[in-house]
Amino acid sequence: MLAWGASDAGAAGPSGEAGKTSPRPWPRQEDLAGKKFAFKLIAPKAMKLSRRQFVASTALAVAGTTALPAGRGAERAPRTKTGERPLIVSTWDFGRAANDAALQVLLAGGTMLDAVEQGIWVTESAGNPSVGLSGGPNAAGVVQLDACIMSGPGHRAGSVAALEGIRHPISAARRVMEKTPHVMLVGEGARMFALEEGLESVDPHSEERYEAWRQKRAAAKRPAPSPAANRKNHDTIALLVLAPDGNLAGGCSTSGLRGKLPGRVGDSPIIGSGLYVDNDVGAAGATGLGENIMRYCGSFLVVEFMRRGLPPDEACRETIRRIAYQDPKGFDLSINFVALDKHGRSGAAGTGAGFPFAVTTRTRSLVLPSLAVGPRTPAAGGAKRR
Ligand code: SD4
Repeated sequence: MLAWGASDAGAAGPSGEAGKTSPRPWPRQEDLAGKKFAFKLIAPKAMKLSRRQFVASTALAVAGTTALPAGRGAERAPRTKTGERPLIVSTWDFGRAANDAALQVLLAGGTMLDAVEQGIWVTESAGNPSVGLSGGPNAAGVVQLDACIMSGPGHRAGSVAALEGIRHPISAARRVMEKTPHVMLVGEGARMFALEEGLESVDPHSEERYEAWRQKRAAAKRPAPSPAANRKNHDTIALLVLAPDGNLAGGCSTSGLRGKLPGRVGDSPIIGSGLYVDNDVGAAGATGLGENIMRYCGSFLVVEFMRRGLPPDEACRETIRRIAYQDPKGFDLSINFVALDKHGRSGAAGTGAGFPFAVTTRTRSLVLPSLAVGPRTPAAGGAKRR
């Protein structure tokens, strides 16, 4: 039986030479031949909590609505209570306000897609420097927005990219999903579609005024094109919902990397990269340097790890380790994932110091530290046979 965390000493990996220690001794395809997978498929009934998980979840339940310090991540971050519905999870500390809005939508009888859309509206309207029209401009000085939405039932998705001048790109993405036979619209086509749908634009009545706004933004101080990702230039919201009826949905919205080349699209609107929902298993979303997420279908990978039985935090961590194993940059990736599963568990992990994420249920709304994943963090609990 191959343990996923077991050292494959001396094996050559894509990011390490034979005999050298790679960030993650990830098994290669040939290593797996004839071996059984260490993870069980998720059983339809709720999984039992270990004593440690139970203690952590009880502590959180007792914490009520008090936010925990959201600074550095931890190798063992607290886990939230299993099984509560609805459950809403999102990236960063500002996600809590979005979660709270999403919860109100659900409590008022709204659908889970309404909850995703209206929750994300909060961040898109909040003057966030990386989400919505207040977001960071590209190298030409223009704000180009990316967003997507996904619904578990029917495995439906909609997405917009490099969208200019539309107040709520998440609404454009939802309309692509619900009103077109397509999944993704980009650039001017996406903008025209959003305007035809009556979505609020910079100036819904005047193309000239939109052009003036565009020129003004372009004339403003232009950021130097830089692929560097830090807290200042990436703050995407990915928001995931486990609805009261057990269905799943999620959305993601961003202005992308500040100073990006015009037309550059990141992971956020790409289904499987910035967001993925599988109604049988769970949902995942990403924030960070898109180029390091979209080359690995990061959110899809998180969901696949959950399918094999990992809890959400470990699924996020294993995804980062897997990417770091394969990527020439190792753990120097600036990537973060948030996830929830069908059983009502949630978690997150990020490179470096990790990142804060927000978890909301009927009884509490918390900002928690994610797991922090780096070369020195120990093998995942998921490496053990389960
Ligand atoms: C991107 N992933 O465009 C986005 C940026 C981001 O938090 O996540 N910011 O690469």
